[in-house]
Amino acid sequence: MSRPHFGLTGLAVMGQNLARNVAHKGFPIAVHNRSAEKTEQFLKEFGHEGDFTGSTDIASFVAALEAPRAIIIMVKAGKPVDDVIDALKPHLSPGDLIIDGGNSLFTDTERRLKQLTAEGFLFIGTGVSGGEEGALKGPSIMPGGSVEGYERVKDILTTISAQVDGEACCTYIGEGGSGHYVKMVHNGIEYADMQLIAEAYDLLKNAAGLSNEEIGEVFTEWNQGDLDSFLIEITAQIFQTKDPDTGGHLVDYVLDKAGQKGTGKWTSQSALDLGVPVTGITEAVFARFLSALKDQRVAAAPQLAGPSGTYNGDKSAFVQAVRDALYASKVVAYAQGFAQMDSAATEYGWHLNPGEIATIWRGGCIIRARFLNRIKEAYDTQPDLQNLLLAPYFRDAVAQAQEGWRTVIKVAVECGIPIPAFASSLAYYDAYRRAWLPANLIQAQRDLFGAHTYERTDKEGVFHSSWG
Ligand code: NBP
Repeated sequence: MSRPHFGLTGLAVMGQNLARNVAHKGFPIAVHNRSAEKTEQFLKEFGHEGDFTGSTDIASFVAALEAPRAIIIMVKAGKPVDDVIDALKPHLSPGDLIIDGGNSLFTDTERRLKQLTAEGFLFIGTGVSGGEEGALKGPSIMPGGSVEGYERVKDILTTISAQVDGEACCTYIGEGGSGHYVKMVHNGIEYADMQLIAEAYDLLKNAAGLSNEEIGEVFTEWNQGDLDSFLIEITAQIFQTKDPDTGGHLVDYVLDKAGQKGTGKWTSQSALDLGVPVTGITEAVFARFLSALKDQRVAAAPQLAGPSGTYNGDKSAFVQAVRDALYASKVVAYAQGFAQMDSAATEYGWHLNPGEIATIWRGGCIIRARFLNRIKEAYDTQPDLQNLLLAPYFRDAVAQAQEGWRTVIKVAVECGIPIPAFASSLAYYDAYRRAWLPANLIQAQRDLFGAHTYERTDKEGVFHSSWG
């Protein structure tokens, strides 16, 4: 029997499920993990599911593969990826392909690509989205780096990825670290989307006074329309889940401190480096930080004054307004995310195709949503679209939603309910649609105290004045 060309090292949840997915699709695969017990356990549990060759040491793992080899690494991002590459290299031959399928920082991917290319290897940094279930049943895959390497594994990657309307949720993203960059922005949008849904929940619960059952019904209904998405669907499921110990709703027993692994923060950090206003994602990251200050919040609660009223108007109209606020803010989050990818492409010399990116996010990944078809259409119609808000479909949808959006923000302020993502998204929209902003005053102040100079509206040139 011929040896496999494709191998996977790193048999934690993602690696195990990705390896099983590859095997289920009929591709032979060699598997390995640093701790040998995990490989042995994996083969015992899943070995019957496909054509696996297991190895407990790295030399036999590489030897089990036919050259040219393709090895996907599914380990913790950061130093572990460098450790694995260092361990693999002495056993590899020139022309072998290494794929990093973890959530690596794109600058690490750029560094590894340069180094490995110089050493005669091929390298791909790829985002894999969809959590453990996606890895098993079909994730969204975002490979960047070596085109030659991608061509070699294209058949496997496109076959194991999610499929939507007959199209694979996997495409070559672009040069350098762009695959991991796009995955990072995907995660950033996921942060914004989750924060917006959480703010909608707070408003429905505390302003409108809906019960958990009613909130679950609202999310179920929203999932039938334009908001149809994985995150809205699982939110509806959460409100239907009871705690087996107490019989109450499980969500009420979950401590209100949000965790994070860092990809949202990376997205904001990169946006700051690039000078792109990515307010929704950044507010979502800050909201998680603020939620983590639980002890301080508990201590401050009885001390700090503020309103805590409820909404006394028509409840069903308010629920519709919250839906509109959620939809419009979500459009802003995507508009900002796509604008960030566009700036990064310019800065780093990547050739990204936003329509293709929207296409491969339609299935497998956490932000999969009906709405992505519209984004794809917007970029297909106008590939050089500067901002998604200017695409006719989204321009009209936001125009229609904005009355409700503004109402919800007013109600939230009156009731003292924090809505950082809703409010910052509206502020972005209002700033972006204004030809004039008060930045003239900022420039005047900068010129007054620091002679930083300014440009004029009526003539060309750079000016400095003696103010006052
Ligand atoms: P983890 O991120 O928990 O990593 C565990 C794996 O890394 C184990 O196989 C472990 O080997 C290996 N490892 C470590 Br830790 N240090 C190592 C080293 N120095 N040398 C060799 N191997 C090392 O696994 P995961 O949750 O399956 O995620 C894998 C990647 O996929 C990560 O980058 C993650 O961010 C990304 N990702 C995860 C999800 C998700 O839902 N979990 C979703 C999308 C992407 P050991 O068994 O010997 O300790």
